[in-house]
Formats: sequence, structure tokens, C-alpha cells
Amino acid sequence: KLSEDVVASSGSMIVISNRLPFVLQRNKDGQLVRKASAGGLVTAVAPVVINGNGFWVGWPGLHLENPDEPMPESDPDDITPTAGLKSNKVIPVQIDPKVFDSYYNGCCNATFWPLFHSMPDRASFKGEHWKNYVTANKEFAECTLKALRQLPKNAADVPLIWVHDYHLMLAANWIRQFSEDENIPCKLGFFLHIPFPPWDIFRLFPWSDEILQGMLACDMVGFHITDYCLNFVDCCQRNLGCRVDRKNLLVEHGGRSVRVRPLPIGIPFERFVELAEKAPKVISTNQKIVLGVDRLDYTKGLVHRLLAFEKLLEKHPEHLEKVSLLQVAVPSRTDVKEYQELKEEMDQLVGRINGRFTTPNWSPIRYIYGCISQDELAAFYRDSAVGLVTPLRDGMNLVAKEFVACQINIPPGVLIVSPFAGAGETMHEALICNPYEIDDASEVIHRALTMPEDERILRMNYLRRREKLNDVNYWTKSFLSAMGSLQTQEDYDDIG
Ligand code: ADQ
Repeated sequence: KLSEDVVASSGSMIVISNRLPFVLQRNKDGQLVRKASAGGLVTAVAPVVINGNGFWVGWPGLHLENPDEPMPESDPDDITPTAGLKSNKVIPVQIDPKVFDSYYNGCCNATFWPLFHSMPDRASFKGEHWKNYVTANKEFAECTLKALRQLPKNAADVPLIWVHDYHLMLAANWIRQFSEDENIPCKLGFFLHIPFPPWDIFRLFPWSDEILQGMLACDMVGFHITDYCLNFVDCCQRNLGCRVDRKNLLVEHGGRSVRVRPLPIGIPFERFVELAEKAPKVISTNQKIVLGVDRLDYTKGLVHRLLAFEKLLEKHPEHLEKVSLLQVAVPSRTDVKEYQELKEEMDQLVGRINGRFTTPNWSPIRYIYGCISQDELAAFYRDSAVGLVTPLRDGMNLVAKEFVACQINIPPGVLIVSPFAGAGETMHEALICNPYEIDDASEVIHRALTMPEDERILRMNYLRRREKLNDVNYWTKSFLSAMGSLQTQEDYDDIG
């Protein structure tokens, strides 16, 4: 839980994200109902919004025929933190379905997602999608202004607007303009959940200057790790000719100095520990499990991972019938062709490898394509010998962190991470594995499977200690503090 002093001292906040912190659905009577979301980010941020009497602006998950249809209250059984978010504190953004599809599936998922993950060959650049991205961002900004106007004017409590992710890189531009025109002061902060690419990739986007200008409309721009901050600063200098300070991570723009900060996200650590303590055993086998959990996405390196596991069985036959790979793949963006093709490829590869090695008592790969419950997920994390987190590129990767939180058995298992995930930068005691080098990756898995107990304990202890300290509440606090929106003890001392 975010400590009460943090929640109480952080003032009013408006969060703006592509999706609201719950999903809106129609029940069988056609009434709108909320379906709660239990994500770590929502859990950490919602109390700050609620306590400061702020707002959440986002797309509700469906298109409303009547834009004035009132938002539903939360379900009485809902115990998630968003339950306290009253309907009048939620601003659902309504965008024409065609515009939304082009903005979301076109510009966000088919352009920014691959480009920012440094996979430009997968990116499509269409003027039409960009136009709709601009329109959608403007709509989000207007809804945010509606929220801003409703907040009481109080010079001592300048509202904080927190813009999330690659869907909304332009919104701050108009929010700043509106707030200046209407003389409603606010502080603007942005956080990008995916990597920020190097300049030679970023500049491939034909409208890259506009993106930078949109982000620089904020007072502070946050990324997971310092590398992404430096990429951003570099792009500002080279694209826009801004004066920059690399050491202190500052960019001068429009007569203002914009702070750029690494703010590595964490997980609700204690929640995962509790889940792991309570979850019943679901893996009934004496075999060692190597676990992968990912959205089915080409950035996650799933094909490379299966090939590395196949190589392991080839080179180290002592693992045959003793080790299996449990891969959970969550369906994602299933209406996009590239994702459908990836699903086909995975199905075939799993079939081929299983066909090659399966014996009457054992199959090398168990493949679950679907969502699993949090309990089951925690049990998988807890009872696996190896957590295999090998994306080709990933902003942070929360699975690596959830795995270590759930490793409560003694002796624990081993985490393997890719250096191309933000988590690979910060989780120093994990084994590092380059997913592109299949041979080497198979050796790293072998090393994890044969690691002595005392080394496993030592590494896992350090990993768990760090994630416990730097959990998602710590991340929220760091954001507020980077925005100067947190009354610290020193502030109180100063006032005193
Ligand atoms: P994602 O790309 O979605 O997030 P990740 O950080 O791994 O990737 O988060 C996935 C989440 O989905 C985890 O919390 C996990 O528990 C959950 N999940 C996975 N499989 C599941 C299943 N089968 N059933 C239920 N839940 C499942 C983006 C960026 C990341 C960044 C995060 C947060 O791409 O790099 O870490 O945002 O900033």
C-alpha cells in the first residue's frame, strides 16, 4: 500500500491513459457495468487520484452510442482500489470508431510499437494513421481539460497531470496550451512504458519532430532506464536542435527546462508474495520446469526461446525426461496479421519440437495459449526451477519481477533475463542471456538448471530484496517526487 503520508501529501492528480483503469461492458440488460482491473500500476496510482479528488481520463473499452450516458459506479463486491473512483471522477474519451481503429491499431500498434522496439522493418508509416493519432490525442487532451476545469482553484495545490505511454505522446501539447489560455495552472508529467529508441531508428518516423515537441510540453518526462533517457535527450538535440545537459538529463525547449528521469517501474511485491503463499500446487510433476510467461508478441522472443530449448535438449540429453518448458502465451492484438502469423509459427514449432523429443511419459514443451488466473500464475512462478525472460526488446518486463517475488521456496530457482529488457539493466544477479544467440542461450539455461544451491540462494536473495524495496509504490512515489509534487520530510523541515 502506498504509505498514507504519500497519498495525503500528493495533492490533486489527473491520470490520462489510453484505457481507463477498468473495462466498461454491457450486462445482459444492456446496462453499463465496470469490470475491475487488478494491474499493479492501477493499484498504485488509483489511491493518489482518489485521495486528491482527481480524475482518470481514458478510453472505456467500448464505443458509447450516446456520449452523455452516465458512467456506472463500481460493483459493491469490487475490492480493488479503483472501486473508490466515483463515476463523476472518470472521464470516458469517446472517439469515432474508425478514427480510433486507425489511431490504435494503425499508429500505436503497427507503427510506434515496432519502431520503439527497434524493429523498423515491422513498422508501417501511413499519413492517414498519423492524422488519426493527432485527432485522438486532441480528444484526450480536451477531455483532460474538462477535468482540469472542474478542480477547485487553489494556488497551493497546482494539479498534476500524468500522461501515460506511447498512445498519448502529443496530448500534453494541447493541455499546456489550454491551461495557459484559460489561466488554469497545472504540472505535466509523462511516462513511457516501452523503450525509447536511438536516434537513427527514431528519425525513421516521418513526423518525429512533432512527437518530441509533444513530450517536451511536459515538465518532466520519465522512462524506465537511463539508456532510454539518453536516447530521448539525443533525439531532442539532433532533431530539434535543443540545448541539452546530458549529465543532469535536462532539455531546453520553449524557454523551459524539461527534466528527463529514469524511473524503473516495480510490481506490487507483497501482493505476489501473498499469492505465492496461498496458491495451491498446480504443477504435479517431479520434472524441473523452465517457465516463460508473455503476451504473444514478436518483441518477446518466443520463437528464439523455443529454439534455444530445443538446442538444450540436443546438446544436453541428460535433461531429457527431467526438464520441461512451460510456456504461457497470452493472446494479444489478435486482429493484427503479424500476431496471427506469430501464433501459427509458435503452434508449428511447439508441434515440431514435441514431435521430435516426446516419450510415452514426457513432453518437452507444455504450451498454454490463454489467460490464467493470478493464483495459477503465482503457483507457476513459485514452483518453477528457471524463469526464462528473453525478450528481443522490452521496456522493463514485469514477469521477471513477479517471478522473483514468488520464489519463496528454499532453495529457490534461477532467473534468466535478456540484456535487451529494462529488467536486464536493473536485476544484476540474474543470469544474462542474449536471445539472438541460440547456442549460448541454451548454455545459459543449462547453467541455470545445474547451478549449486548456495549460489541460487544468494542471487535470489539479492534480487528479491531489491524488488521488495523498489516496488510499484516506490515507483509512484519517485514519479511524484520527480514532479515536485510530494511533500518530503525536508520540505516540512524547510517550512518549519
Ligand atoms: P507488457 O508488454 O504487457 O507491458 P510485461 O511487463 O511483461 O509486458 O507485463 C505483462 C503483465 O501481464 C504482467 O504483469 C503479467 O503478470 C501479466 N500476465 C502475463 N501473462 C498472463 C496470463 N496468462 N494471465 C494473466 N496475466 C498475465 C508494457 C511494457 C513492459 C513494461 C510494462 C510496464 O512492454 O516492458 O514492463 O508495460 O511498464
